[in-house]
Amino acid sequence: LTQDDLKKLAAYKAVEYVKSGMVVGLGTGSTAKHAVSRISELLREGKLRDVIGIPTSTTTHAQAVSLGIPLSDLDSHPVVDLSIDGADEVDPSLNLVKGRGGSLLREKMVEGASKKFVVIVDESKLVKHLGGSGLAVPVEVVPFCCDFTRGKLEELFKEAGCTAKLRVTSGGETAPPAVTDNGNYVVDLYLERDMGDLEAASEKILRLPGVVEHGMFLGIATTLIVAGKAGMTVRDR
Ligand code: DER
Repeated sequence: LTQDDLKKLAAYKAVEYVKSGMVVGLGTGSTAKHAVSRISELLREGKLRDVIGIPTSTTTHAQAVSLGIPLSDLDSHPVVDLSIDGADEVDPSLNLVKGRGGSLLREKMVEGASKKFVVIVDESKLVKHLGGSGLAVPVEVVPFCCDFTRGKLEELFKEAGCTAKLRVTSGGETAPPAVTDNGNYVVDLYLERDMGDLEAASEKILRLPGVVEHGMFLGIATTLIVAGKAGMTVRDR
């Protein structure tokens, strides 16, 4: 079983939660894309009807349009029945790091507005504590003086050995900043060790004036589906 096979297994399992008539948040990334295509398959087969998708990125919007899934937005549907999305990291309390694909703001808006949020991962995403995989927690920041904001973010967790880097498009350090669907930039926060009180860390980050949102999803996921080589596990919060 390849990693993509595992992602697909978790995604298909999550789509079992989708019922006809639901408003469904459509996640972003290589795992969520399997859930989106599975939903379109069941709609085509008539096994699902009257599902409305709320995409969490322009990429997912394009995929859903190409697959004929009827779409809407949070203005029309401020409460979403169910969202399905991947994650970059999952800790034992079902807290997540998301947004390494740059879609964290729209994901947090849609998934935060959902009655149920089913997270689908392959086992490689499980960590003891967030930031534990040595990868970054993405922070969406306004373009105005983004290096000032980057410096302030680094200052916040300096004693914890944290560094913060502006995410640039591929092509080396001198490449232009990567721009999100919302016209903002992303600062990657590299946390060297457990931040302990995640809520406190979240508040510290969000208080910075240039910060729009960060990629720690605390207390938002309601169900976790993990596909591993030894099989699949489903866990409710
Ligand atoms: O960028 C994102 O938020 C994605 O959902 C990410 O968290 C998971 O992407 P993957 O399924 O491609 O690993």
